[in-house]
Amino acid sequence: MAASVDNRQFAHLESLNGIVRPYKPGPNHRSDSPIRSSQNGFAPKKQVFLEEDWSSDDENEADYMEIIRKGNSELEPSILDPRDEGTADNWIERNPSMVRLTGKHPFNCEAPLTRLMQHGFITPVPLHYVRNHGPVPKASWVDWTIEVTGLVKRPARFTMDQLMHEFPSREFPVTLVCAGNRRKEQNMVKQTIGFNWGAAGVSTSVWRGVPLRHVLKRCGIFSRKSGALNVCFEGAEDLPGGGGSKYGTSIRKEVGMDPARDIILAYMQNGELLSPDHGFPVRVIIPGCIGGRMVKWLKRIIVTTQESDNYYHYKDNRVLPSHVDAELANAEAWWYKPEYIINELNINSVITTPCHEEILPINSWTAQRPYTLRGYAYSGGGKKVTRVEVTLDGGDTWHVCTLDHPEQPNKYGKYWCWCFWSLELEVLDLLGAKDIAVRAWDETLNTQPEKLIWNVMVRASSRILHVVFQ
Ligand SMILES: Nc1nc2c(c(=O)[nH]1)N[C@H]1C(S)=C(S)[C@@H](COP(=O)(O)O)O[C@H]1N2
Ligand SMILES: [Mo]
Repeated sequence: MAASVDNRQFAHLESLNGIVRPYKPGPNHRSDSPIRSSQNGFAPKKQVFLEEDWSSDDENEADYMEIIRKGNSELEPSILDPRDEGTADNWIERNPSMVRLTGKHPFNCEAPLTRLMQHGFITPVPLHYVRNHGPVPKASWVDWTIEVTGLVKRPARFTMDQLMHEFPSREFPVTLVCAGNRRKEQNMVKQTIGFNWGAAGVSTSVWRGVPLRHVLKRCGIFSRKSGALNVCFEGAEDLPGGGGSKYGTSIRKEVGMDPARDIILAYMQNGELLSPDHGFPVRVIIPGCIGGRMVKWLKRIIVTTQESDNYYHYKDNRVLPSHVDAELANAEAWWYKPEYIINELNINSVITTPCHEEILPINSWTAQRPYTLRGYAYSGGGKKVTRVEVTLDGGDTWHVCTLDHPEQPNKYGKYWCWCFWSLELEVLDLLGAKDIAVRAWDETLNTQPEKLIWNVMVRASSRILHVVFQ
């Protein structure tokens, strides 16, 4: 298989008369952006698109710049954190309030839940959760290429400038969730092989990038009959897992090519080039899926017949039956049973107000006051969360909450972001309750299990969340 291809094959693009969509720059570009030197920031070149009428991609993309700017203005500056001293990440500026979940290194963190909620729909980049399996690669915009290889007629290597200028782009908000979100609750039942995520392993940004299917079409992806069944992604880091493997995973080809799924190779987050922790200069975004499929620092796309053979594709992001512990999983090769992979997110809802250890003074004045319970909810695969309910009496009766979906669905009716729920009560109503619990429903009537279903990796916790009063 050709590992690289002469870029001359794209030289003719500039002269052809395609559809031109000017790039709309946002105001917050990183000052160290390597492509900033051009007069007005980004994209002085025109974009030339071939092969397909891209105009069908045009959707009314909402402008979130105002919200992003406001969110950023409320942040303290990111710093070179003393906790990163002596690690391979000692060059990365990070927000000091992030809660570190795996000690010093690698960097795995979530924002304090109340802070995450204060910002609401769009999470500022420095507060976006981070899941790194190893050191962050030091990347340069001008030197980076992604290689597209395997079952394609025209294997190619694209520079970042090519990705940005020779393809159409899409920009829209997507909620990312680590499949380990809320794992701490499962670890409290019985230790799993994963670390303690709280309920803030979830964040939402506005991502801009090239639709994956355009890149694959440009390279002439083979048909299913010719064996093209999977699209594998590979990152840049050398990781300990599997004896020095890269981070990699795969999706089915038809998923990758499905226009309804909005899969992009993203090079911007909240109007700026990606930050090092989130995959600079380019990463995969697969809306509605677990974060683990969205490879950061993307180096290679390989079209194959088999699924990815990467260590992390098999040994991570699976939900095995409860009786399978780590030993049995290895002994009986449960990791390789295809039915236990998780791709789309499962439904989830969380109570964020009252927050942990909140004190609610109860007296004759406050007892008459309204009190608003709040939280977030999401589902997977583009399914809309249609109902969130709260019980104050152990599940005998359920109050239907008010829902706020700040995003517009895409033209296929898919929802890629979290929504927010609220329920106004009186403090008096809370007095008689021993605990409150929340559950969400989506448009296919998925809801959350009453009891926690333990699994060895502790993936996909979605038990009804209880807040206990003491
Ligand atoms: N190259 C690479 N890609 C990666 C990972 C990684 O460690 N290396 N972690 C994955 C996991 S498990 C998650 S949840 C998301 C997290 O993305 P974020 O750090 O931008 O929030 O990235 C995914 N992509
Ligand atoms: Mo993850």
